[in-house]
Amino acid sequence: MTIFKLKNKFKVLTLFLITGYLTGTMAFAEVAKLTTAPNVPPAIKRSKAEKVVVNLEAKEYVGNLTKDVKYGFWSFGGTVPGPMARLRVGDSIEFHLSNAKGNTQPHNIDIHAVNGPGGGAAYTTVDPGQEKVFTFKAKAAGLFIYHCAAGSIVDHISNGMYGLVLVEPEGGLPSVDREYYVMESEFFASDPENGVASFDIQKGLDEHASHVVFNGKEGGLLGDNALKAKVGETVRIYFGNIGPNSISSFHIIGEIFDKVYNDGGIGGAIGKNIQTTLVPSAGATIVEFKVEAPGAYALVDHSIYRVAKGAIGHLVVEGDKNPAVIRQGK
Ligand SMILES: [Cu+2]
Repeated sequence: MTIFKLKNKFKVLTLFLITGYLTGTMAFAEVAKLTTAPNVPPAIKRSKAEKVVVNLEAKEYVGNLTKDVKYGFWSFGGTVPGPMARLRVGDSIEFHLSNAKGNTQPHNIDIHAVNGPGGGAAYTTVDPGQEKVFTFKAKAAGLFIYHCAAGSIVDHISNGMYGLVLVEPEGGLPSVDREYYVMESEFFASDPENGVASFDIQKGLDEHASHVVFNGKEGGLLGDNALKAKVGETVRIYFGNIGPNSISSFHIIGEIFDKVYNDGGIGGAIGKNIQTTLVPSAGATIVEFKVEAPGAYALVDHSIYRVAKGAIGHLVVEGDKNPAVIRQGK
């Protein structure tokens, strides 16, 4: 072999090594696709854990709590509840929290899927117009709440700063026909000032919610906002309850949950044939069921006086009647 050929071989080897090094160190980071309730991000197809970037912005805005009541919300992503993220166990998450310019408050994020100080809050308190980043490993599969924990916490949670993150197990969850994201929350609205209500701390301390709603407002799951399915389909609901005070007695009138992933943990006990499931303050659950007959099914907090405060939504099921399962008369 000539010296020339040896040199060439050395060059190829060097190039190969450099490329390999860069490929190994350059992060193949995917950016998480976030969805607004009641939509759920698509199931994760990859079979390996990855580095995933999540971008979220704290945003304060005025919106409708009911048809007639405007409220000064604090939020993640400009919606209440905040967007849903879908990750995989073992993923390394590079979490970017920005705080919109023009906001009045510092904000941060406590993600219940995190092991470590403040669930990330210790690393993310960020002033308006700034961004903070922290990285965590998703070690446990389940459905988790995230919320702001800045300041006294209570006003940040009561004003709307929360959402859900799903950490899928290896191999994912069984496939279903429909998936929805529903979140229950209490509000403690003051009398409006200049037409806009805000957080009344005395109502919070007294644990007297003025409103109890699904997906951020009265009617958040009614009319055009109702969930939909067809007879014979399987439905999975990712359900979170922020409280901030009360436990939810989550029930769907006319349905039985075929499966309940207890307290939102995946890989542990699964409840079967459950009518009503308790969801603690800042807790979550995953329920699955098959819809057997057409009609409107009401989602409620079966602490039933809360329906009068807004805790009702609809799942509208279309399709052929199913007299073998239910019919009028004999
Ligand atoms: Cu906040």
